Amino acid sequence: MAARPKITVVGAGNVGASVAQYAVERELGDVVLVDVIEGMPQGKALDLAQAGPVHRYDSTLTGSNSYDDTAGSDIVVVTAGLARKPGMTRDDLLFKNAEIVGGVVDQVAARSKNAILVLVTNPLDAMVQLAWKRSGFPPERVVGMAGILDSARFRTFIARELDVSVENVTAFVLGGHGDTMVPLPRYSTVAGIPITELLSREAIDALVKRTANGGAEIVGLLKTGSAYYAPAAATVEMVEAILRDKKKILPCAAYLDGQYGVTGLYVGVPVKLGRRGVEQVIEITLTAEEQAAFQKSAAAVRELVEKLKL
Ligand code: TXD
Repeated sequence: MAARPKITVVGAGNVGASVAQYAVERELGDVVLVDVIEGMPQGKALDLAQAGPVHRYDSTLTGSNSYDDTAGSDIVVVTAGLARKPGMTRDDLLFKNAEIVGGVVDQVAARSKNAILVLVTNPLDAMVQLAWKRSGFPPERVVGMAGILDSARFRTFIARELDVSVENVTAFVLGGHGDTMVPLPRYSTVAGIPITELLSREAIDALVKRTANGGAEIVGLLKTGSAYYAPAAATVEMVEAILRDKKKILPCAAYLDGQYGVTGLYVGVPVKLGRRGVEQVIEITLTAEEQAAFQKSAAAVRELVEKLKL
């Protein structure tokens, strides 16, 4: 066995390169960056390797255009695909990214049969369902990143509103990534105190609205692409929880087999992430209103997945 875990990141664009950076800065393992653009992953990998002496990491970085370099990976992060431009919804990316992600998954699954796949490409919930089907992997080894990002955005806005440390703020979100995500204010806390005790309903609604629109807000500012620092940080939290077997409870897109009344579908729920991947789906009791919002979100995900005819 290799001395350090092997982490493959497919798509060396904005999110992929930042995932590689954060992963080596934490010395989570050796990183292989793959992209279709010739020279680009090689250049970024070399550049990041040269930051190692300054930032003090020994992880090796390899850039490649060939999947042969990914063989035997412990974890494969898939960020390959198109990102949103102003005016586009995540769903506009569906067919193009399905083609890209399907091809990527075929290549990586054939060479890393025991890997855990972490999907990032949008529309996230549909892409993770596709990756699960195409890989033939058990559902616990295919998982999607979205909820950590959505809750990190919510936490940022709560901390700013109350002028407290982000470290004191936890937030709970359920459902698909995007407009139908379901934040749960009564489980979102500041130093253990539910925000429903600290903020008015109107103030919470405004923060929730800004969170659900959080991706579009950044796309509107950047104009040439979408957010990547926070998405990469959220992805690396998952990589760390898995490789270090932390058994951390995190909101992720996970396969539901009856939990929350949903069967056969990937949707965002709290899970326990460890070395075996999704080790448990955590089921909490929802109010009637929350349950209705969750069902609506799951229905929106299912509608998109059905368009793919998997
Ligand atoms: O919350 C979330 N899940 C997300 C998702 C948060 C942020 C970004 N999210 C999505 O990730 C976004 O909507 C995109 O679908 C992906 C990647 O976003 P990124 O901002 O990194 O896009 P870039 O910079 O365009 O990078 C994509 C790279 C680019 O270098 C392409 O050349 C490459 O993907 N690409 C491929 N690599 C390998 N193989 C194939 N077939 C391929 N096609 C494109």
